Amino acid sequence: MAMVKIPGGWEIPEREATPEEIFRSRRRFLRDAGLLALGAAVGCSPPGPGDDLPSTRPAITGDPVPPADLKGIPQDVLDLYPARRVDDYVLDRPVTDERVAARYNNFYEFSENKAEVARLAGALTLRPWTVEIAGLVRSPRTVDIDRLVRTMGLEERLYRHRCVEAWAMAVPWSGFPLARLVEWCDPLPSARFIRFVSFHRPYEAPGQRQARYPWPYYEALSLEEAVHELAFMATGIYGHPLPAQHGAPIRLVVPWKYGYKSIKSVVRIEITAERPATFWSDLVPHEYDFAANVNPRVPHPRWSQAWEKLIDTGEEVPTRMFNGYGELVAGLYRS
Ligand SMILES: Nc1nc2c(c(=O)[nH]1)N[C@H]1C(S)=C(S)[C@@H](COP(=O)(O)O)O[C@H]1N2
Ligand SMILES: [Mo]
Repeated sequence: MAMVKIPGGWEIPEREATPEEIFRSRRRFLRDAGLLALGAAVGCSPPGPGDDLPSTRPAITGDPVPPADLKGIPQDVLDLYPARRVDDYVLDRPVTDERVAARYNNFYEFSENKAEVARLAGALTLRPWTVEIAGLVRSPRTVDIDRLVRTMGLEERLYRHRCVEAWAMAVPWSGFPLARLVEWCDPLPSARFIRFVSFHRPYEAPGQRQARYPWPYYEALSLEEAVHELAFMATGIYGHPLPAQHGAPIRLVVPWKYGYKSIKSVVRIEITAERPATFWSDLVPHEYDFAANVNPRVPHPRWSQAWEKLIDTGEEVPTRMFNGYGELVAGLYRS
């Protein structure tokens, strides 16, 4: 892949969240043809991660977002929030209104309808929660999430997020670099990839009672991508622990890739020698590739990727190569 220089992309300081703006009604795009195409690909008609861009922006109510379910989180872990913000990662756009981000979620385990994920994800039991570390590591182990957080420490970073469906947000994540976790795992010399698996609890997650998806959700990165400074494990958002709908208690965040790589609610991390299969690539290989690097010049088979829509204001802005992180990640893809 060509190296991309985005001059000045990192010098623009963060602005404050925009005031609520006037609603602009928007044409509906990506619809029927899309559903048909995916149906043909998988033999039935599930929506892909890209089928329901709203014609209207999500409603912003006056209610504050209810605090994340804190039951069972030890006080010394709660005390880590809000984490100190690391200033290396600045945004070129306002932080997304939290009330919108928390009500507009892709989490197919709960629903294909973004607006009802938050309510349904409340059924996910968040403690006790362990993360299993397996595969090509010197000491495989299973670690309690709160012990892991204390071991890794927390920092806050402002990242853009770009879904393959052409919507985007910008949020403060709390968490730690994935590189720190990889180092702690102590991979063997044969290690080349890292694989992540989400929980599998059909009794809590209605979407997992649908047989058309190969549950549990699974994703992967090359080890080189995993130890890149931008790859992040998030346990919090907006200065507090993650609410379930954002992938509590721990999720991956890979800001230069389409959102489907950023797997939520991880229970298992495995180091492998071969490239692992991934959930959306298995379902619809010609639409969702393994790399999933944000690229405005490569359209999705069913829609353009040249523009993206900010979920709180409805504003449409040009998509940037590698989601604006081109200078930082170019080294990964130079060949
Ligand atoms: N386990 C799991 N992880 C997931 C998904 C999912 O359906 N299940 N959806 C992905 C997609 S397509 C996106 S865009 C982001 C959305 O994250 P957010 O709801 O916190 O904005 O989560 C990703 N991680
Ligand atoms: Mo997405």
